Amino acid sequence: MLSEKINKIRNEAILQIQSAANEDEINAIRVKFLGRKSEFTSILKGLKDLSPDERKSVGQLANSAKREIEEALAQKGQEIKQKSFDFAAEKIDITIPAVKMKRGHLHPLTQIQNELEDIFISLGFEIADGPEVETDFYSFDALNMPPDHPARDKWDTFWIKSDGEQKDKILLRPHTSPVQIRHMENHEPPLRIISPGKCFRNEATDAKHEHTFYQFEALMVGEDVSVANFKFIAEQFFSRFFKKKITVRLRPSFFPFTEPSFEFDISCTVCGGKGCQTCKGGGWLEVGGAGMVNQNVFVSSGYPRGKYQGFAWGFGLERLLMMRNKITDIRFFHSGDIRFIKQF
Ligand code: FA5
Repeated sequence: MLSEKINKIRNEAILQIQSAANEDEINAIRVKFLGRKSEFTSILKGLKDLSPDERKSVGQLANSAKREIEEALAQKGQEIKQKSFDFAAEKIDITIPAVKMKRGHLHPLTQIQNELEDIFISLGFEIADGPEVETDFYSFDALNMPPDHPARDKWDTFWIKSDGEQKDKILLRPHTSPVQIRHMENHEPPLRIISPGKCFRNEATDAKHEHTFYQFEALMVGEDVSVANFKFIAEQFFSRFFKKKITVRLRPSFFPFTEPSFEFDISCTVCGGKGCQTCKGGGWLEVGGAGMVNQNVFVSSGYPRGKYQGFAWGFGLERLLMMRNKITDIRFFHSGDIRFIKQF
C-alpha cells in the first residue's frame, strides 16, 4: 500500500515538474511534494511505526523516490534558468573603442640623457659607462688627488665599509670623472666619449643640490686636441640642445685633474646675452667645469707623459634641464611626485 502511494507521489511530482514553466512553479512543486506538510514527509515520519522488514523496503523506496524528485527539480530549474537568460542584455558591442590604457613615460632625466646622447653621437662621440660603486683609486688617486689632497673635500661622498680583503677603499662615486680613467686604460687615442651617470655626494640638500644626481662627462683625446675643440663642441652641443645659437665663455678655475681648468658659462638662453632676470643681468649662465686633461691623469691611465692632449668636462643633468624648463628646485626630480613627472 505504502509503496504504491510513494510511486504515485513520485510519478505525479515528476509530471508536474516537467510541465513547470518558471522558478516560482518549481518552488511550489518542491513545497507541495517534499515540504514539511507534504504527504511524502508524513510517510517518512510514519516509517518508525512499521515492522523492521517493511521499514527497510519502504524506506529504501521512499529515499530513491525523494532523490528522483530532487534531481528532476534541479534539472528543470536549470533548464528554466537557461531559457530565461537575457542574451540581449549580455550583448557586447565589439566596435566600441576600448578604454585607453594608462601608460607611463620615461623619467625626464632619462629623456634628457637620451637627447644628449643623440646629439653627441652625431658629433662622433661614443658612450662609455662605469660603476656607480667605485674605488678610491679611480675616484681620486688616478685623477691627481692622492690621499690627504685637500681637493678631495670638494667631492665628499658615502664610503662603503671594507671587508678587510679589499686593498682599495670603496665609495659611491661623487662624479663621473672616474670613467675617463677606466676608458683610457683600455683604449688608445684618438678617442671621444661621453659618460652620463649617477653620482652621490655627502652634502646638505637645497634647491640646487641633491645627494644623488646625474652628471654628464665628456672626454676628447688626441695628439693635437685643444681648447678650441672644446669650445666648438660645447657651442654645437648647447645650440642644438637649446635650439638656438649659444656661445660659450670660459673662466679660469681649478680642478686637480685638468690643467688649465675652467668653469664654462653659456650665453643666457632667455635673453641671448643682453641681460635679463634669468641671468640676473649678466648675460651668462653657469653650466659646469672643464679643462685640458692633466698629464698626470694620462700617466695614471697608462699613456706616456706629453704625447697626448685632450679636454674633459662635467656638468649636472638636472641643472641643465632646470635651466631649459625653468624648474626651480632640483629636489622635484627624485621626489616621486607624479604631478611633476606628468609635465614632461
Ligand atoms: C666635477 O664634478 C668635475 N668632475 C667636473 C669636471 C669634469 C671638471 C672634467 C673638469 C673636467 P663639480 O663638482 O663642479 O665638478 O660638478 C660638476 C657639475 O655637477 C656642477 O656644475 C653641477 O651641475 C653638478 N653638481 C655638482 N654637485 C651637485 C649636487 N650636489 N647636486 C646637483 N648637481 C650637482
